Amino acid sequence: MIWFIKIREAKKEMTSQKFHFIDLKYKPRNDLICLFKIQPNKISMEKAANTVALESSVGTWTDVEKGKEDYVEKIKARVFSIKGNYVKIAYPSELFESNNAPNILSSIAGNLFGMKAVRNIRLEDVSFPKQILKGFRGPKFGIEGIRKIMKIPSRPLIGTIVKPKLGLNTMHHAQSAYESWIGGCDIVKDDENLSSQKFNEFKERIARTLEKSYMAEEKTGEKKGYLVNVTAETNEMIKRAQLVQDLGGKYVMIDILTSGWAALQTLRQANFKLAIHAHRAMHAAFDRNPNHGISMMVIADFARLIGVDQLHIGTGIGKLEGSIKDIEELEEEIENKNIKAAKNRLEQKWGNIKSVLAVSSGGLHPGHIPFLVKHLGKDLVIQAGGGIHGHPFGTEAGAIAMRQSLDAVLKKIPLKEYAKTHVELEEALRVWG
Ligand code: CAP
Ligand code: MG
Repeated sequence: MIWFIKIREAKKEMTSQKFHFIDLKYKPRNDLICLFKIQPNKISMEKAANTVALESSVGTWTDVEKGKEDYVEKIKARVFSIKGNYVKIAYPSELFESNNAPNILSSIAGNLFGMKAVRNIRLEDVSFPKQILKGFRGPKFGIEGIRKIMKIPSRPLIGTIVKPKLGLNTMHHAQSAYESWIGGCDIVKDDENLSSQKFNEFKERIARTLEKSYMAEEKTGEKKGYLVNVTAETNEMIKRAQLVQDLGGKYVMIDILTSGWAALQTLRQANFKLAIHAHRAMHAAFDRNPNHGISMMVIADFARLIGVDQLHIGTGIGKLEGSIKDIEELEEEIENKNIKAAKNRLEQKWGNIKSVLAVSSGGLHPGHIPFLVKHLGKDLVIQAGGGIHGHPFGTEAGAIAMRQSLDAVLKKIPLKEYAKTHVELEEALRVWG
């Protein structure tokens, strides 16, 4: 009989501990909040949510001896909302080292993606409390700072990526950049996979290309930016950024995901007088599956928190996946000061963290500019690689056509109309529509 009572008591205790990490009355304060979309794997949503919260904070698959101490209990994660597949979890700030992005992600976006308890799980959004915002610098320049550097008070910036993306020698690379600038591009960037290959070594390339940018500034009377890709092993990356600064550059560019969050923090904390352009190569490995992985919103949030000045967010019309609605939401997330909650969004007050300038890129040409400005406004960098260098009259004409298209949009003249008196635009529309 005693034996039976003992088993019954043990079972009771197990059920009472089962959803130990769920507290639907909990009101988050200084907590980091995560919004997850969860598809449980043959268990209830409560159990799946509980498992996510424990695995991503103080728990593991079974109770451990010291796991019930009061001071541990106090900082556990709490599931405080379950609506359909959407689950909100609050993580007390004390769970994290306050200025360490990889550390935060190792908890909230770590083991949980591989747990058998979930068939699919997607981290849709995060919201940082003041305590965590304080640990990071955010953008050094942001939208206003970039507009000052470039002396472009209100219009969108026009940019290009030197193409072909790999293979060009240094001389042709610098020449292509020059033609783009004098044609009307404000910025020219290296492609994401160009670093210091034998055919186009870093030092030589930046010296030659920056020189051309100064020549183009003299010729056009406009400011010209060269976005130098410094993506490399971190010590080397810092040396390269230093060189860009020493040679009078305005920008560096980094592939934030292939380099990693620690590398981005290192670059930001080095505090160069250089704007940081963030390329997001590899993002679709995390965000393309709508049910599993990490959304671009979360990637954008961390990029803003750490402090990039410009970030690729997609186009809604070019060659790469992404609906315009998603891209509009991303732009709000990186440019607005306060973000309102929605079904798939969390509230965020960015406090002193500056706004990041959105970059639209990928399969763009002059014919796309009316759509982009209509949906994404003027605080935007519009970049075209193939859509400039593939112009039948050459790179300079391609850049001219982009600026003509932008002029037409700003003057509210239909492109077809404007093209009648602007031959480069006319030709671009003829080939690409
Ligand atoms: C664009 C691009 C950019 C993509 C990145 C490319 O070239 O240089 O890397 O825009 O995508 O390599 O594809 P094109 P996203 O203009 O010739 O297409 O901005 O979506 O991150
Ligand atoms: Mg590219």
